Amino acid sequence: MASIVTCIAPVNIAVIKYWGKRDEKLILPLNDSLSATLSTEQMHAKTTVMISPNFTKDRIWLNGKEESFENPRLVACLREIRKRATSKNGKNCELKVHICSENNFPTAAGLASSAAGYACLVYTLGKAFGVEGDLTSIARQGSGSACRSLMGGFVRWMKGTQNDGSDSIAEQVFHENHWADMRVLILVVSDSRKKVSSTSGMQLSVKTSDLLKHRVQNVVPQRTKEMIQALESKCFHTFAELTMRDSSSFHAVCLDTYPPAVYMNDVSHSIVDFVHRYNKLKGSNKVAYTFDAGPNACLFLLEEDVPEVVGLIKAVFPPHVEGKTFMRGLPVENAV
Ligand code: 2P0
Repeated sequence: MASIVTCIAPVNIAVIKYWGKRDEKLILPLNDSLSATLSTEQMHAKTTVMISPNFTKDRIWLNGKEESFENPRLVACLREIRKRATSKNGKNCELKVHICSENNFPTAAGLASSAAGYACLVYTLGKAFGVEGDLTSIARQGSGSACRSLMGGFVRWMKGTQNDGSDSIAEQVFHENHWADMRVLILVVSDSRKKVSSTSGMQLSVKTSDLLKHRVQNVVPQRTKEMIQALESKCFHTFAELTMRDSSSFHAVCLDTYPPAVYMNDVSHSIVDFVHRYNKLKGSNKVAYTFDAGPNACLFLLEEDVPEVVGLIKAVFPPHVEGKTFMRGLPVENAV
């Protein structure tokens, strides 16, 4: 008998960034990272999995287009799910699958599309094959940051110490209701595909950047502790400073890479400038920016500050850049 399952998984935004692997195949990171998972209502991946004895091969469609099933990361995720299903059900789970997945936001523009995509894929496959328990170590093998999208709230992905990756898992640090008035604005500076993928950018950083070694050993461990304290006490001022510093530290590593990986553009830098001016005017940090491997900005702020900040952004950055600038407030409706 055929079975069909559909699930939705949200995007996550790292406030302590993951950049660099110690194992390329198992996707084991050099440092811990910490992120906020956004609400599923807006930016998300949606995946449908169908298993049927009538299917003769595994097939996948991404955003409506059939893709090859030869991608080793996809193969690894499905293999791990089948392995778990076999040991749980005591029988072989070799029935073929058809997978349809789509994102409702730009793919590969530095907007964590692979994180939502692989989290959703692994979760949906897990449901379809009746797999229980931790799925983060499987999602991680699709895309590192995907393991953080399997839970809501603030999530920490531990680098782990084992060579087999068994302790490199993600855990929820704070529940989604912990800081209920926290909001995120996504400023889409460009929705075109990034020039250097995260995977190859970080490989090059590991090979060539001395600053990455310093970041991994001396910066991230202490900053992660401070970040957790700031989240626990809901001190927005400190949370914002740590978030902005970590974004800049990550982009400094990208520039220290040879040849440099340049992700931010002039508009991104103007947004940085805008945020610092606004915070100075207010006498404390009211807004925090963070940039991933692309020019788009994620701004964290509290709900009470959303109307003023959105008003100013609309005035300072009118939606005309590349004819496609738009802005999404999560989960604030009036920011859209
Ligand atoms: C993060 N990024 O922590 C960091 C910040 C981009 C900048 O995780 O090679 O797509 O698939 O493990 O997960 C993007 O890296 O890379 C990422 P792979 P992934 O969100």
